[in-house]
Order: sequence, then C-alpha cells, then structure tokens
Amino acid sequence: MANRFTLYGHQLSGPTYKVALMLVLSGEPFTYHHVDLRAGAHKQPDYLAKNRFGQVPCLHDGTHHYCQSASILQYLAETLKKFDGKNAEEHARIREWMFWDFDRLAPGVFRSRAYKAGLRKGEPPVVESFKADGDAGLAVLEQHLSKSEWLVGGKSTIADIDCYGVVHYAPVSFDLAKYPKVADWKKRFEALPGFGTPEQIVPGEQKAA
Ligand SMILES: N[C@@H](CCC(=O)N[C@@H](CS)C(=O)NCC(=O)O)C(=O)O
Repeated sequence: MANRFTLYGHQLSGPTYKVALMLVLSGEPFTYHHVDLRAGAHKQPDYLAKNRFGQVPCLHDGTHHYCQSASILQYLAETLKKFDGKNAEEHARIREWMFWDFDRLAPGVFRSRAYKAGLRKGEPPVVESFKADGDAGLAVLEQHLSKSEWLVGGKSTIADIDCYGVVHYAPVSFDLAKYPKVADWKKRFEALPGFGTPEQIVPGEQKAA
C-alpha cells in the first residue's frame, strides 16, 4: 500500500529535517521526493502548485499539500495525536517556541553553518553578527532547559522537534560545552525511539513508496 505521506525536501535543509524527524519519531513511513534546489526545481510551476512560497519542505498527506515546517509539525501533531501539547496553554507555549525559533535561533545557527560550509559568503562583521545571534538563542534555551527536561510540559513535543532541528547543526559553529543543559537535552532528544540524523532519514535523492 502506498504511504499516506510524501515529503518534498532537500537533505541539507534544516526545515526538511524537522518534518522528517516528526515522521520517523511518530513511526510514519513516507515517500520522499528530492527537490533539486540548485537546478531551481522549487521555482518551477509544478512545484509552486504544491508550495506557493517556492521552498522546501512540502508535505502531501494524500489529499492536500502543506508547507512551512512549523505549520506542518502542528498539522502532524494534531492529526497523528503525537508530540502535541495537552491543553490550550501548552499549545500556546509550543507556538511561542516555534515562532521564536525561526525568528531568533535558526537565523544565527543556520547562517553560521552556511558560512562555515562555504555555502554563503559574508563580510566578517556580518558573519560575527549571525554568530552572536546564535549564541544569544542558545543562551535562551540553556536558561529554560536548566528548569525542565523538555521545552513544554513534562514530555517531548513538536517544540522540541522544531528547536532540535536547528540545534542539531549548532556544533558546526558553536561550542555546546558552553551550553551543558542544551547538550543534555540534545542527547535526550537523540535517544528518542526512531531518531535519525539528516543523512539517515532524509534521502539524498528519491525514496520510493
Ligand atoms: N520558513 C520555512 C523556511 C524554508 C526554507 O528556508 N527552505 C529553504 C531550504 S532550507 C529553501 O527552500 N530555500 C530556497 C528558497 O527560499 O528559494 C520553513 O520552515 O519551511
């Protein structure tokens, strides 16, 4: 039988990794379509019909296409009833982390990784400014995780999946020894059943149904 979910993405994409993580941690097999960003496949009409923003990831659930990784995580949490908050307050707290992540944590960590890998070029003050943003974001996480094991409530939720999908790439440019609580949380997250690295769970190319 064909898989219910099809993920369109790229192996080097952090937001694609977040959605793949949610699927594997939820025990949901998925079909995978590699979107060749270098060739501009994400700006072609057939892909724009799936994701109007022309970005990866995009998830098809058998009837509709969904985009924006944080929104996809919420959709999956609601429909699969996994990694979700248990009441309105927890849902709000989860959203707070996810909105904060893309605003304050991801730019510093992802950009610093791209500079380090030579995928982007930047003047030293710009590079340093993204590095400082990443450190500031990690310090916020460190502070919160010194009080609790998971970001919201007493168990792992999509808030953890969302932020982990960024922190996974932090060691490329940041010294996590400076953030021991974040390092412990990262290890706890990596011990969740089904966990995999991007290389393990996001294929480089196609993955059939
Ligand atoms: N906010 C979006 C960001 C997605 C995003 O930035 N995707 C990148 C790859 S990591 C992309 O598709 N870049 C190509 C482009 O924006 O043209 C999400 O979380 O899904």
